[in-house]
Amino acid sequence: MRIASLADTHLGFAGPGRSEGGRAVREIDVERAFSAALDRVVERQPDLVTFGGDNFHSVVPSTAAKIAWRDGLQRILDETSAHVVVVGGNHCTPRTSGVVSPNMLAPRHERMHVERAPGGVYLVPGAAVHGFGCSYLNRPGVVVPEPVPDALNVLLIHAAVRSSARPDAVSKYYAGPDAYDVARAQGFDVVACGDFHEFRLLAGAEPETPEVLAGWADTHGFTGGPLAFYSGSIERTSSDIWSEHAPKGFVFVDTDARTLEFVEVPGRPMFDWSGEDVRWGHEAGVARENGLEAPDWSRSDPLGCADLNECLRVIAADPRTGDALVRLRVDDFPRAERDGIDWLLVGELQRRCVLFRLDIRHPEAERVEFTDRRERAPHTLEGDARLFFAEDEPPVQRACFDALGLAIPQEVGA
Ligand SMILES: [Mn+2]
Repeated sequence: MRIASLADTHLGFAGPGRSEGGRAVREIDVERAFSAALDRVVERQPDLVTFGGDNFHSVVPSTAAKIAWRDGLQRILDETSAHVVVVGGNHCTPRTSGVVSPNMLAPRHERMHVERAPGGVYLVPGAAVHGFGCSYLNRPGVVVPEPVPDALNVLLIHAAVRSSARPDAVSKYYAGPDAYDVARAQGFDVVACGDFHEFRLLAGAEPETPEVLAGWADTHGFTGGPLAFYSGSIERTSSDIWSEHAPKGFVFVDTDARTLEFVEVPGRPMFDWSGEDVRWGHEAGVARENGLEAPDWSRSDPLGCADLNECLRVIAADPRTGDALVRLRVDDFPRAERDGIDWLLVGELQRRCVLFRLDIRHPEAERVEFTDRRERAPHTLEGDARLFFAEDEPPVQRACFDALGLAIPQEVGA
């Protein structure tokens, strides 16, 4: 059986970034990536296509995102003979009963299966797909049903999972020790996961085949046991896109050939540079090639505004940064030099790039004490209470406080 497994398509993700013709460029990017992914799905003529949740970025996505979803799924139905199974993710699953998930806009078709409740089993020719969307699997008391006999059993999950087979595949802080262990999915052949935005092999395949190491293929051979993976997102759509360096795409599994292929999908180029990268990296060389004088980069102390402005000019002259996602991060930038930054050039870069972010961090500021506290006694509960009751006339409350209230702060040492 041939399975194309997509996840975290985040249709409707819109920013941050520039707009064009009234639409966020990044939203169009996600739709383009979706379409490019489907080109590669159709090319491979799978028997089964799975969508592992966060198919939309929100439960109320734009109309354009809804159309992209409906038309994309219709294309799979029209141009392949595959069955399609969709589960929800935390982004596309409503939290109130009055809202319907946009996943439900999938075309009505006998080969189209959209999760209505977690734990559903979708029987398709040759396989049983068990759907557990929206982190449902990690909730207490949830038990994965028995695999269906004489079928290829696929577990389709949207959750932070862990793998005892490859505990370092994702950070140990990502999924806790109580998370579902995909390496122990007894009786399941394929465990396709959504939620983590980068492709990760979790179990059942050799991560470093000679082809992968040689850099000319991304095909992994099965090693036995449940084959588990995160497909990753198809574009940079997390809250910190600068941490998403790995290629984007989806997973294609051939259970007869016993191979797993990571199919890359091209996306918007991203450059995340420090001041040092621009000063010392080959970006400086690119600047020289583009006719910019190489500035005096011989000093290694923190960048001042003259250096920073030079970095901005290098970035603006680099042909790769046009229409790209670019961040320049400068640590320990002297606060006093902020006004010397060429903000006009920053604005120019913001128009040149789809997204340009100047991320400046100042040195740890000295603590500033605005009042002289040397003469002031420290606050205590007792002191405040004595002040409060001092003008009590007749002194009934004060007497009560002296007799009863004072015992309490004294006991707790307040
Ligand atoms: Mn996601």
